[in-house]
Amino acid sequence: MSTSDTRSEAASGKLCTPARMGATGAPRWSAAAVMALFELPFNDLLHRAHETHRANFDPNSVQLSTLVSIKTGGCPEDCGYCPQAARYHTGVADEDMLSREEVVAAARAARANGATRFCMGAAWRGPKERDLAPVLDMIREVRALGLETCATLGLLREGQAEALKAAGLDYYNHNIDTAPAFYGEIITTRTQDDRLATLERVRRAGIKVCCGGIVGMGEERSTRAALIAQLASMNPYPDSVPINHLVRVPGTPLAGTPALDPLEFVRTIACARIAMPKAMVRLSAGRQEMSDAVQALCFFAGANSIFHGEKLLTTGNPGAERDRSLFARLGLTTMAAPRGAPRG
Ligand code: SAM
Ligand code: DTB
Ligand code: SF4
Repeated sequence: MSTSDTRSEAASGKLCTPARMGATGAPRWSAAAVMALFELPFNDLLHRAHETHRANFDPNSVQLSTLVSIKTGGCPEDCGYCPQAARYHTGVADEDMLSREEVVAAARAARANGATRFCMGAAWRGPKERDLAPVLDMIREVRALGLETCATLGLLREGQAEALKAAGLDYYNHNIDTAPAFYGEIITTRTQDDRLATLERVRRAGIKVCCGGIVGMGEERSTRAALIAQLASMNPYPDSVPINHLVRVPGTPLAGTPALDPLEFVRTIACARIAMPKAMVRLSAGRQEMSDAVQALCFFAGANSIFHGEKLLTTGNPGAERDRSLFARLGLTTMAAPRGAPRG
């Protein structure tokens, strides 16, 4: 079949369909089917993604999450992208955990700025038992403010997901980061299977799964397609899917990675939307370096959640004023908190 035949078949939807049905009847995606989406002409891909988006969500409404790093730096892992790994010289210091009061103050400020979800991140391989108790207190207090709670603390051991759930955790973020074939080039200190075991614990405990990855790490398009296919084939697929654009932090092994074509990033968002029609697709790290026009294309392609606030964990994020002005120019509104009016 010639490329143009493949393209016209793909555009008409014959190729770009889920490969098989999962046990519950949910469609599963093969890497080849997602690759066929990536290969569509840009307008065909965005048209299909936007139609999918519109069929499942208000296309003009975006959810705001705010991140706070409750334990910064000094991480023993070797994730090649990460400024918080102790072994890289990035200028990020190994700090003590924030106090409960500091976290609650940050959550109040996030709520005042319109965030409906508050995500607490820690630079750990996983929480030690003595670390978990203060985090559980933070979760209880943040939830009492009427915010949805999210935590990203690394690998969880047996029983820890249940403790987080009992404290009121709504979401746990744990990314698979990239497709299995490329994973070993980026991280060696924990496997993808370790991550999948944590995701399974989270799901079994009844916590919603937030799981995505990073693009722009020098991977091929086929790797991006395999990442989206792997996420979409989880049964069920994640409730929330953060798509991070690598933030190239000096001192990390990936600092010198050539820049990804911004339109390829938009394609990745579009493929995530088509393959996971009902997930919240979060335009995550990398927004500060992205033009407003590229962000607008991402929202058109199906992104409906962002991290809002001056900072991600250790790197910068567009300020509140830049987001406010972009939302005004695009006629976007922010999604209301799912549990109604904030308390506290
Ligand atoms: N330590 C925990 C873990 O790894 O699960 C939680 C925090 S970790 C910083 C959360 C995620 O942030 C990573 O899985 C990765 O996807 C993303 N991330 C970290 N550094 C990044 C960077 N420089 N650019 C883009 N995304 C990044
Ligand atoms: C996710 O997927 N992206 C966020 C959140 N989950 C925890 C983190 C991005 C971190 C970017 C690098 C930093 O600020 O340190
Ligand atoms: Fe540690 Fe998480 Fe950074 Fe990996 S991504 S080095 S586990 S903080």
